[in-house]
Amino acid sequence: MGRLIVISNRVSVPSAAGAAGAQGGLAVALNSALRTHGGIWFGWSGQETAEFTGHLDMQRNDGVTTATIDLEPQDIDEYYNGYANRTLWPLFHYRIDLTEYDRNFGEGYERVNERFADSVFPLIEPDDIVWIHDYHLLPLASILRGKGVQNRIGLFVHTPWPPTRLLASLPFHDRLVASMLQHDVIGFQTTEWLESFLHYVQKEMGLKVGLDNTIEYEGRRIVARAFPIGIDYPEFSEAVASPAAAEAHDRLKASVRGRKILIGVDRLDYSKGLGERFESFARFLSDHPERTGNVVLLQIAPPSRGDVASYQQIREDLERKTGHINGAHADVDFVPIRYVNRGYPRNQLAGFYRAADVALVTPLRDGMNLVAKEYIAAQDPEDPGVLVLSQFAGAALRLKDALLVNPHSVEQVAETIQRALDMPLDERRRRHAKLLAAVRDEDVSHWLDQFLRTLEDEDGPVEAAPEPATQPTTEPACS
Ligand code: GDG
Repeated sequence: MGRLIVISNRVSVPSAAGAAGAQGGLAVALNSALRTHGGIWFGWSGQETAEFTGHLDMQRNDGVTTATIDLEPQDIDEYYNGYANRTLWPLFHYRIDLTEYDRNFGEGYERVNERFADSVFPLIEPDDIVWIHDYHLLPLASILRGKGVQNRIGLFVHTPWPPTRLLASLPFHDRLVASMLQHDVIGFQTTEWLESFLHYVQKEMGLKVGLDNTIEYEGRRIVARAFPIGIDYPEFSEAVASPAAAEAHDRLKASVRGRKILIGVDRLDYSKGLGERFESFARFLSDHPERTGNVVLLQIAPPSRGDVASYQQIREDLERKTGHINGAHADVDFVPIRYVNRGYPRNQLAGFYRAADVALVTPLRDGMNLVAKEYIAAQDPEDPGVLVLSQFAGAALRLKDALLVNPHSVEQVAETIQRALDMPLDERRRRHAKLLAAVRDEDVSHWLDQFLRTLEDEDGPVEAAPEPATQPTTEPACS
């Protein structure tokens, strides 16, 4: 395989975060693939510049080359805070009520995708394979094709893919999806999102989908497949075994003085179902007064996307709910919800997971959800905690031995908390063993390997294949 060019909205520079244990499993895995294959990780630096110049900041850290560009304030407003996080993110999480359509957002999105294409184009060599990530960059491949890039290009969508009827509410949805069909491989987290995508191309675009999930479009053969992402199991096991994890574990345990611990760890995002989770916990406390005073919910929720109004709103809602629930159920020496608006280093997080008797992972909609997998990996197999998992997280498709819940049903989640706390040791062990096998087998290296092998191995574009029977005669649009 040639070099790997990874393109994503943001770039995780290895040495900046790695030493502190702050880098997530995905970044660690992509960096390790870049070290193996050679190549470049390209994206936005996160910085703004008064005027876009296309200047590339190239760095080499810990064996990985990164190339970043700065964006103008208007780009950040319209592309990142706008089309990506106020239009596509809510729509892809089925929140049509929060989805904002603004022509400027759409224009900013296209402009920034063009800026990405202009800047990365000179870095791409003929044998490189290009791997684009996520909803920020859906049209990028089509712009690169327009510049004559003929390399294999793959896309992985980290979010859910919405049902056709929801997607159809997006102005120019057809143009957006058509632009995606300039990839060679399109990956989704689960078969559910994959099926939604295939439904769209069949019903809205009238395209045929082959038995092997290939789509033929303008002379190109696109493979669409599910590649469930996982955690970096060896890396996370190391974090769990670290002294910092043990210290965090002991600190949390000591602070609750024998009480049971429920844990939630989520970016502060409305898709994560935090409000519903807090209400379910309040319901549990009201339904089980004998347990009040004996159970603590630790919710770690580092703020994210604070420039977007719906994120400010969720933050206010949660502060209000926490105050209300704590006011109703606290005592002089006890507060039921510890709501913490900050992030912790990964090693400490691993220790908190291990100390918790139950994890509440209850998103209303989630592409996969890695917190569920991290919690399982952090448990003591001899005395494991219980995972309560939303049926609407992609992770639920494989983690069937968790206690699956509908996060909208406050009653059901409250009852499930009770069940989790009362679960006998042998059942906990049995469930955990099966969950752990799934987390270990489908870890991030497996995901990476499957995606890259598919991107590398599949037959090339139809026009390059030897006389396929159904080969269209049209020229590929952008080659
Ligand atoms: C998107 C998709 C998909 C959280 N708090 C802290 C912290 N975290 C880390 C967790 C976990 C990661 O952030 C969150 O990953 P998720 O998968 O739960 O969710 P998203 O951020 O929404 O990610 C999602 C994922 O992409 C991958 O494809 O699974 O569906 O939405 O790793 O541990 N990390 C540290 N301190 C914290 O306080 N160090």
